[in-house]
Amino acid sequence: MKSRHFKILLFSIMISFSAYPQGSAPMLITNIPGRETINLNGGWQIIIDPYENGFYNYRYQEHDGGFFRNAKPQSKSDLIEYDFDAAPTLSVPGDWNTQREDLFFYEGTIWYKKSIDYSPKPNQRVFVYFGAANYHAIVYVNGKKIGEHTGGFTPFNFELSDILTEGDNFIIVKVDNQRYREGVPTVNTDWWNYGGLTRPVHLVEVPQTFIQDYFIQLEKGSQKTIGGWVQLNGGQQAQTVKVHIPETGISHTLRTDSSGYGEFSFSADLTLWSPENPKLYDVVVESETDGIDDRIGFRTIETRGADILLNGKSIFLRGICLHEEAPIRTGRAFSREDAAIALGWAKELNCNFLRLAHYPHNEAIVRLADELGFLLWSEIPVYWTILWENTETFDNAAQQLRENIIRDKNRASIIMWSMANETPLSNARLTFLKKLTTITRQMDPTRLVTAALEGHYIDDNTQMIDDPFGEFIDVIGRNEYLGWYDGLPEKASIVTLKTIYDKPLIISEFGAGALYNFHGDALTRWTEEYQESVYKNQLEFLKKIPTLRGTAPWILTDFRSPRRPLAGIQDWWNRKGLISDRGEKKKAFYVMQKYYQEIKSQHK
Ligand code: GCB
Repeated sequence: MKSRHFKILLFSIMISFSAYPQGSAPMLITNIPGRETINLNGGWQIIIDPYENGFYNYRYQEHDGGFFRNAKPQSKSDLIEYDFDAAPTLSVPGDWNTQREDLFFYEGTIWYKKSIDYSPKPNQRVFVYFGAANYHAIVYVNGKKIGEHTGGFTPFNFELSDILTEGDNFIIVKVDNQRYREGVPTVNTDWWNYGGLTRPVHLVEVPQTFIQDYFIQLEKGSQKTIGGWVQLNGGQQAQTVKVHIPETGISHTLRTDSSGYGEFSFSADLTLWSPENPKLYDVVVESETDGIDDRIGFRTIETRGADILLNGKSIFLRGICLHEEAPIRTGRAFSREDAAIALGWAKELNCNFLRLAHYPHNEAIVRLADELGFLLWSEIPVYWTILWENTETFDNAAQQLRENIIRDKNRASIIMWSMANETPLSNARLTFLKKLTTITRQMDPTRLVTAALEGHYIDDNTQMIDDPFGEFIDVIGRNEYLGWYDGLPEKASIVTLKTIYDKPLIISEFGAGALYNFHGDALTRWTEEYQESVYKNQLEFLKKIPTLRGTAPWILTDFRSPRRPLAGIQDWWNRKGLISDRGEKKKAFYVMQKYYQEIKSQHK
């Protein structure tokens, strides 16, 4: 009896949860492009500090006289062994590895400093917002620690309203890209550990009580009902808020409660967003004290059996994987221009879908995908051999997941959140991933959940996907390397794949390495011909998978990886790109382009 009461109580607590689990979500401001901002990009003075001398004293204790003080000699006899004003600069946004040759392999601390000439405005609050800093950042303003953040691919902000003063101020950030066994990702990854303030930095000015965040999407399964919530931040929590879509004439009013939170649901007759017609509406959220504009597309995404339904219609995801590697110039991509090149190539390949691997990419590419009509898979770096039993590791992964969802949940392009990539089976791993799935569904009930899983052979020619995590996700991602790590190219035309799940399956990776313009026969590794043969044989394999609803070969372009030292071929590049690091298309590009053209015509 007691346990029954407990279950009822637990259930009622669960249903009273809003879509936004308060308390556990970081205080993150969304839609930075839609706000008043002061750009802090450009040159920042830097001090390279491999021994963290600016943080620890000679007894290896944190000390008060660290570089964050930005101390200056007061007399000619004063001893101060650093000077930001005389130091070189690095560009922000930007990784440090590709800005200076001596930082190419650098993993450790660099101190960044920027002077800010600021005029506080009456009745305004001000925050500093970082698009991302890899991997751990400690932020100091005017010599005082403001906060810290862990995780290299998601945004964070700190309030500076009581800290910035009229005139000169300075901000110093200790950025450390050391890898940690308990980190997310952990020490072993197949991509470059680009360090630094890799994405834009802004001051964000908002009213005393401002619209911190909102969720405005079609409700799950409905093409005519927009639902969501608004979250205010500040002293005047209970307000009347209007959600306004001028083009449709809709203006819906709601009240926020004493915690600044208010939900809404209203009907709307909309042109739905799709890759063929990526229609975005101007959406205005207006409270009594603040107002913000966004551009939002409305679409539904669901599964039925093995089908993925976009706006109620079955689709096939003609995809490609992408690292956040800047096309041609190399280094971390961060801008709309970088995104435009990658998405341009994806269009040429006849794609309607991208897997943004293996971590949340910058906001610019997600917004451009909204405009150009790409569907996206967004992922957190729960990659390979994460420490499943470590609670700090879990909290870190969960925080990165929350930050990713908070930033991107109003983007129509994102149709699925991915929990993990190629993670080895164990009970601890299953518990970890299930918990991430629960958080995802609580925060965003409108999108699909996926993960890139592994399979195993049940006989010489039959692969099986029966990973128990498959039960908890909507779309099964499967990475396989038939013809590359698994046999020679022809093997793909012999092997078949089985799965116990009647769910949509995406081959979320397949591929082979080739050095652009290196030619030979189709059995010579690293030639374009070998890669082409892997792709041709793959197409035979794909035809035989009844639940296949998409493919995302590995990968659009060659990308830097410290695991790839083969001189003359790799030279620290993973060569599985369909396009080289210099933008040259390899033969396999055209195999995929033709395949996608055929699928496109069949689905018309
Ligand atoms: C994989 C990983 C990806 C690697 C790729 C490779 O399975 O998911 O991160 O880069 O294989 O090239 O080996």
